Amino acid sequence: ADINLQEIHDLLIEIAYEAGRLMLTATPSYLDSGTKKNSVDLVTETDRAVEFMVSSRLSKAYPSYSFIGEETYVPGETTLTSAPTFICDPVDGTTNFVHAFPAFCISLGFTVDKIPSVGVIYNPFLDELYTGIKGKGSFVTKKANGGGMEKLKLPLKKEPELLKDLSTCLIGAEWGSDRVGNNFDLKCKVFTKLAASKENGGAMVHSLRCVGSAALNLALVASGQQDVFWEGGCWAWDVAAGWCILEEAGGIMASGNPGNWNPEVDSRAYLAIRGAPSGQKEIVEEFWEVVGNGR
Ligand code: LIP
Repeated sequence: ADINLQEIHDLLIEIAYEAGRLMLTATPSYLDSGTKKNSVDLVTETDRAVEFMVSSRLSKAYPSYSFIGEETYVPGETTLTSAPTFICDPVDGTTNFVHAFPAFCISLGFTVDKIPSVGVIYNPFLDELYTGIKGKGSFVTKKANGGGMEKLKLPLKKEPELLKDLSTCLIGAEWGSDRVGNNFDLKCKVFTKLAASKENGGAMVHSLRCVGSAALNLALVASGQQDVFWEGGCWAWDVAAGWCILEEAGGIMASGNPGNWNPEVDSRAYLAIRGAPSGQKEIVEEFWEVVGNGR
């Protein structure tokens, strides 16, 4: 049957706004939020309530499509297939959410043949909505000046400056919740190499940012507010929506197996570069060179 991406996109926006209302009326506490893998991998009642609302609404509207959600994910059982699939992170940036740091969002992706085809990312605190449909562009909708009801819908694809080299880039990278093991070691290495002076074998980038949400990082790269985003240890729900929005804005996902995405099996490290008239490939090469092939 034909898949109507526009209709799916419109529904995902409606759901994202409802999720935003749930987040803004919640009163999470950083002292008594639950934890998952370790004491810094936080989860709240809101994460679960939002995911339940999202999956209920989607299964009513599209009963035959698959659903992958962060809070109901079962390792080894939940896998991305080529079937039409909704991929949901109910609250991406949960740590920010419980601390009231204004960078949290819902991330809703939709894949067909494992290709991110619709993406909706909504930050309710800033009332910023990033959306994309494969082949139809991506947009940010935000409050008009003065914060009135009227909203501005701006295309993300613009003609930004070319990318020169890593030294002039603003880079998003995340610590995540790994604090031990290979992933942690890799992150320490990538952070150090990117920041260090050239004499010390580094790239001496303009700076590094840890905004605390992979989805918002991708939205920032898509809209040219960051040049590069790298994170090791992401799951499908962290990147599915942002990937579509990024590509529709002329950006590229340089790792994560574009075209043959297996979020379970692949390295789970993602490197995103913003849209630019030239320099994207060079930045990718320089990145791997500097971090010593830390894919
Ligand atoms: C978060 C990611 C973030 C990562 C955090 C965490 P959550 O997702 O988006 O980029 O660094 O460790 O996994 O858990 O807030 O949905």
